Amino acid sequence: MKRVVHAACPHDCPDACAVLITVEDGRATKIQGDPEHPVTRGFLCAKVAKYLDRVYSPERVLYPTRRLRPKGPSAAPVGPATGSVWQRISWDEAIEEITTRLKHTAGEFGPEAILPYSYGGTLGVLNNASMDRRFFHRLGASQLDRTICASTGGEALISVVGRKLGTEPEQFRHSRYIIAWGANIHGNNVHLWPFIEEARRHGGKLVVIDPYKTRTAKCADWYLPIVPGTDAALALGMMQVIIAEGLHDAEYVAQHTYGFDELAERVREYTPERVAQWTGISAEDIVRLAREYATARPAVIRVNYGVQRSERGGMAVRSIAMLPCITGSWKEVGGGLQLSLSGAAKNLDRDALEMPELMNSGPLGRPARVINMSQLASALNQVTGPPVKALFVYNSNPAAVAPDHNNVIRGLMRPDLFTVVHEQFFTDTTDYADIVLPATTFFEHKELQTSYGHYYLQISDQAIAPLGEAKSNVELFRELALRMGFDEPGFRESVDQMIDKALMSADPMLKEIDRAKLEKEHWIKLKFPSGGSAPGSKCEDVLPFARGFATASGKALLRNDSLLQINLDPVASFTPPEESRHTTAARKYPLEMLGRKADNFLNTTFCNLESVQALEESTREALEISRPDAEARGIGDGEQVRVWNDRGSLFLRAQVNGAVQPGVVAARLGWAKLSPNGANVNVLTSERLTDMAGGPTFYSCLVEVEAVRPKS
Ligand SMILES: Nc1nc2c(c(=O)[nH]1)N[C@H]1C(S)=C(S)[C@@H](COP(=O)(O)OP(=O)(O)OC[C@H]3O[C@@H](n4cnc5c(=O)[nH]c(N)nc54)[C@H](O)[C@@H]3O)O[C@H]1N2
Ligand SMILES: Nc1nc2c(c(=O)[nH]1)N[C@H]1C(S)=C(S)[C@@H](COP(=O)(O)OP(=O)(O)OC[C@H]3O[C@@H](n4cnc5c(=O)[nH]c(N)nc54)[C@H](O)[C@@H]3O)O[C@H]1N2
Ligand code: SF4
Ligand SMILES: [Mo]
Repeated sequence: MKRVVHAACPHDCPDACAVLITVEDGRATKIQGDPEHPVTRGFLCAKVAKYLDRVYSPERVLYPTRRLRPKGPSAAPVGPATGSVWQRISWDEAIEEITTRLKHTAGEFGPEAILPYSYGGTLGVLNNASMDRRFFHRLGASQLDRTICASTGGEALISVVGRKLGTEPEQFRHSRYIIAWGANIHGNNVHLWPFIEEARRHGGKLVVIDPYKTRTAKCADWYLPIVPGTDAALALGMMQVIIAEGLHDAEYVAQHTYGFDELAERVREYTPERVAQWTGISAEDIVRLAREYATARPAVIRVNYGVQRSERGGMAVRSIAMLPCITGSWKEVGGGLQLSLSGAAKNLDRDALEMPELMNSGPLGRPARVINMSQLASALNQVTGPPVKALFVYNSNPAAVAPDHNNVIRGLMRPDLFTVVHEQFFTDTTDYADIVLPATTFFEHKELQTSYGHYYLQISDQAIAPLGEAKSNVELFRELALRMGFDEPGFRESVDQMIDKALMSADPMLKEIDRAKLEKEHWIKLKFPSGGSAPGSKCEDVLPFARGFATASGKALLRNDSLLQINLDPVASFTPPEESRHTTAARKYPLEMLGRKADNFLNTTFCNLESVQALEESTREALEISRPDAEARGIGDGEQVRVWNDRGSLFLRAQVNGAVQPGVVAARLGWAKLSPNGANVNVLTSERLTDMAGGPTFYSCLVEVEAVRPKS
């Protein structure tokens, strides 16, 4: 029997594609993008197009296993390691052992000695954050501050416009001027690309601002390589030109912004000549960029999280977010700015899903302490606070993605740390697990799916039965809770009941959307409250800030006094990052390292699949370096190099390919155990946090490079 199931891709990607899965006799035989979905438009990215390879990989974790040998990378690095390292156990034994150990830990050290660690393995609403949160809240476990990706930029955007809303992808087709600012659209957000192509066919222009010449930059009309970490200076410089030349929209500014006069005063310091020195972009180009951006109408900015992965990333995003507020481009279809659109994700009834009140009724009787996930190394090595004695990892691969890798590993190696990992594959992190549990893929469970790159809500149907003994995150945490004896009714709720609860939110965006309707129609666009479309416009385009902002005063906060509480300029300013070429006169490590995402992996997901590896072949194990920097070190193209700083070192192959400017080098993120000498880029990155919301500084990282030659 053959049928087609409507699902939604839950990977940590803004596109949240509508997916059609063909199932024959219980086996998925085909995956394709839904041609009817207005953003997916019938195609999938290269990695998910190969998803059957992932679901049916012989390397899947399919059964619970217990470690028999000391922790650390095993001899069989990738596959379903058996025999000497792992012993297959039943679910019953696994649940018994885990609950016994957790009770023991809580009894001896207090429940806060237990740390859940999860991030973006799935962004499915239920499997990302619902039953798991209920379980850990009731247990009294430490709370995890999930900062590793987007908290800095999110807070910065909110500091200006009040809410994480922005231009929907469908409107980019109407834009005349598109700035991709630290946004690798072609690699990381490919469903925006056709809309940009459409805009360009109608004379629109694409400008890319990125220190790395991405695929997107290669296709651009104008590529501006920028010195990493200097974006705030560029945005302030652009505003200096725009305001000095009277190119701002005075009427919109007067009506809809607060603090313009102070901003105008502040940006006077940021003359094109000064900004050129920081950014490496010439004064003429800064002036031209400002003029073109302010006069081409509509103009839109796609700023992505690349900009905020550095020490002053918050101020960078804040400064960029002011640009459409002063040009008034928020009122135009095809104008505005997109960072991430957490419309639905935030508006669902989160409390009903996560039940934070269980923290009060649990053993602590209060909210538990909070640990910043970007400082896992410190948490595990007990640098601060009471010890972590048990670590429960799901939806994440911290042994590869967390900064200061060597110290993370030192922590994970602790024999007294009890670690459970719920996974689809034997990742870097399972190498340090005491117990590994099998997780379903999105083919194998039902979900509710939001998106941070468009305004559609979807239901993802289950296509096939779970493979092996895999369980979804929801089912895993339900079983653990019941075995712990937690008897709150929340632990017995079915998936459908949880979806219903989530949708019963009071938010007007979710009005008229319920499960039955979603099941029938597969996806539904959120309803925007009044003010959602352009003044006088008859179309249904979402214009979130055409008639005012989501702040208390309804105005964009060009001055925001709450920033004083975190010692930041309440308007905006540029300070070079501490770990940067600007601040270290006698630089011990002169090169800025960009440990970037691979175009064809998703963080470290997919990097172990041969068919996907083939897509990344050209830059595998590569250290991309400029010709002058290579020559100055006597490094030839293709030669082995060592990259190092105080935190660690890495062996890669030099690639002199024009991707980076002098002073910058780049390498790809992937599993450490699949990298040369078992080390990935995060051996070099630090636990230093950003200026807002405690984010990581992956892209503020200085290194030195040398050739490695066999001794003659
Ligand atoms: N194919 C693929 N798609 C993905 C992902 C993936 O790993 N692979 N990851 C997903 C995730 S988790 C996220 S958060 C999004 C991220 O989407 P993006 O934010 O686009 O991700 P990054 O690749 O981190 O950063 C984008 C660009 O910022 C540049 N950059 C680095 N430092 C600076 C700087 O100081 N200034 C400027 N202007 N640019 C800078 C980088 O060179 C990079 O090209 O993508 C999602 N989509
Ligand atoms: N150097 C450097 N480091 C980075 C970044 C960078 O650009 N450079 N990017 C950062 C960013 S933006 C992010 S978002 C983080 C990402 O960090 P993570 O969210 O940890 O991302 P992944 O490495 O993709 O690991 C996700 C894991 O979840 C598993 N998984 C998938 N679905 C499920 C499920 O349903 N249940 C369970 N239990 N597991 C599942 C996958 O198999 C995968 O191993 O990394 C950060 N680290
Ligand atoms: S990873 Fe992104 S682009 Fe690829 S299928 Fe999933 S949502 Fe679409
Ligand atoms: Mo991310």
